[in-house]
Amino acid sequence: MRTPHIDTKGLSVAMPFLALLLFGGCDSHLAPTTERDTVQDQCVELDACDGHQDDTLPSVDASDVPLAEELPDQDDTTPLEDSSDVPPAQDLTEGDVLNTCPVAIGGLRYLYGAVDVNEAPTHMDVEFGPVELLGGRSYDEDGDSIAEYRWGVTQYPGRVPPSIGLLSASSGAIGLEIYMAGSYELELTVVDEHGLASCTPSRVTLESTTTAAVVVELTWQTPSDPDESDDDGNDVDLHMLRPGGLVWNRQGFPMDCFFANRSPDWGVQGVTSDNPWYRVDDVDGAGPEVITIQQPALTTTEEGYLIGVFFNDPKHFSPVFPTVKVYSSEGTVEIVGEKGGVALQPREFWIAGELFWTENGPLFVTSDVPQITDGFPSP
Ligand SMILES: [Ca+2]
Ligand SMILES: [Ca+2]
Ligand SMILES: [Ca+2]
Ligand SMILES: [Ca+2]
Repeated sequence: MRTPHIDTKGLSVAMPFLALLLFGGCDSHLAPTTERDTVQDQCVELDACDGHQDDTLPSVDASDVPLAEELPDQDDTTPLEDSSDVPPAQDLTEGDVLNTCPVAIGGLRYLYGAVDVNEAPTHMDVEFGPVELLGGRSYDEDGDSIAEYRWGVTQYPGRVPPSIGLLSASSGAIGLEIYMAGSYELELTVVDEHGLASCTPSRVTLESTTTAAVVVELTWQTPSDPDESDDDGNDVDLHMLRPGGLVWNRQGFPMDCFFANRSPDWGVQGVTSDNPWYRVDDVDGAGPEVITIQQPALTTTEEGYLIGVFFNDPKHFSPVFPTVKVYSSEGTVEIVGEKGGVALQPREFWIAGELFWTENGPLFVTSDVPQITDGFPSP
């Protein structure tokens, strides 16, 4: 348990309350709340817009929102804990300056969907894609302006939380990219112009899925990276070679689907539902990288889709330990197969397995002996 304290930063604010406590006999609460300590992980701090954000379209004035790179680390500021040591404003008597804590109200907007809502929902079922985080309906009863909006990811699928940042430079939308199936929970804390934080965070939840018949997901672990959720990490790449394909990693050549060849026309020419779609490239550690096929063309039992992993960035930490998961998500998620347990050095390439899609359904075949080459294999 944390020892209650009042630091110097909060002292000037706290003094009137202490005086009241000592001489006025108000019912004060000096014990720190631990509730706000749950705002952690991927906290970002957003400078306030002039006045309030507007939840309706368009939501944020880009000029008021700093670029994601400019957002300070959570560690740089700790006013949330400081403010918890300040007695609640309701303890003040008549004549004193009343400062009530602001009320946080979070909301969600799925940027790939046609959303036209005046009140952003606090829960959404979403397909893979970007989700904007809205806080513009937050308010302060005493009329103070909201000076900061802080979002934290408190629940997420996978090992490493998704990053919150700038989704669109033109709109200034802040949010996160969702490319893993599962449950997400986020919390919004707002801070008023006097540095007083909301007494209770606002929670929003997401349930993420996709309807694609094939989802290939790459994640990777880097034990030597002290923080896998920051933006200093390894770039590893997911590759998928069409049945019968021979040439890896060539831009504009339709055999390999990867970050430079995101949606080649496979299967029936001109039909898009049987094409692979490289959904997201991760360049700073952990992943995920995801390729989906809505409805793959049938393969033979001899030649399937080869799934490859390349450790692209030798600048940082090594080795990496990649994991490839293949699942089918036509309504419910069904795991087809998963393979990991190999270490990759910089510029090494690993064939994680081969995905067959026959009349009998999907099958992910892997090898007990890792197929690792120095660079991409030649045809
Ligand atoms: Ca206030
Ligand atoms: Ca890192
Ligand atoms: Ca990558
Ligand atoms: Ca096609």
